[in-house]
Amino acid sequence: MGEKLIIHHWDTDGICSASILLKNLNGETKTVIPKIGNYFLTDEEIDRYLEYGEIYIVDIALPEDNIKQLAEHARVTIFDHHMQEPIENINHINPIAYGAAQEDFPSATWVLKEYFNEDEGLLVILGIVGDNEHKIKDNRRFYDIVQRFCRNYSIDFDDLVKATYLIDSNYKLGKKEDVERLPLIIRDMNLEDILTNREWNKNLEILEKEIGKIVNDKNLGEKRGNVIVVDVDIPYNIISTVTRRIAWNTNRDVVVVNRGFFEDRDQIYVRSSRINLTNLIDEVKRLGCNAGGKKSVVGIITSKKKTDEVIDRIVEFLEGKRW
Ligand SMILES: [Mn+2]
Repeated sequence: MGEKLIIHHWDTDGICSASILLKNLNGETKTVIPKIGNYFLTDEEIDRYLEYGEIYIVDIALPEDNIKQLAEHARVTIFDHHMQEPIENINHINPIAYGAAQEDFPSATWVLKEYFNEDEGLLVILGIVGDNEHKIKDNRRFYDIVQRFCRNYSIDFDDLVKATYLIDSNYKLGKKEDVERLPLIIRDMNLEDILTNREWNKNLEILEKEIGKIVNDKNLGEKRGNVIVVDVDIPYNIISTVTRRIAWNTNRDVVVVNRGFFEDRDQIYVRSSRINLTNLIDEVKRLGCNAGGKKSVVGIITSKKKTDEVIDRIVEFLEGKRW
């Protein structure tokens, strides 16, 4: 007992947030992620984590019953900016759960920056750029912050975006252990180190090829009313990137299904710039899915036998039908 554990999201924001937290904690701290693609912990994982006295959950909205199980044995603290109900009896540092606007917390790194009074350093900025990419330009306050950082360090905005792609290449190729080592490693890296990392650049080449194949395949998307539904079967975890690219290319609401990442379940990802998806999360949870997200994006994991039903419901939701 007494040892510390950080459970963090596998993307750039999650890694950089864990890294900032690591810097602010004393003593030995282990960093782990759930099985990539799982927005929950398995019973096996929970069993393994029962030995820790202090657990931090960073940039990932795990199900409430997971958190309560952990809290029976450990002091649990959450740092997050995803939508979640406030959770009692744990240290829940998530301004969004308490009513703050999503625009004011574009990354979990920003939540940690505020909490620990950190500078607007590379890790904080990478979290913001990782979660928002070029869309951060629509957020006046934070685009100013990012631009100021770029000016101060003579950095190109596009290089920041590239750096987040390189970091994210690890989880997209399913390299769980590499991701878990990153919070410790990235602390000592500057932007140049990230941009010139050989292995990550190789990762990115592989991924770009796969993503390009899907995004540029005009025959893949099926139009259902105003919604584009794309159905793929691939072993990579690139569903959020693919959804984002298609949405930005087409300016439409997009639903992407990947039937190839998990053996036993399917991934669904939804992105809308017109409709608040908050209620969709609860609706698909009621259908028995695992789901989480923000106002504009929702990630869903469903059993294979329910996939088609869930897609139908999502399309209905996006078309304005409520149940
Ligand atoms: Mn985030």
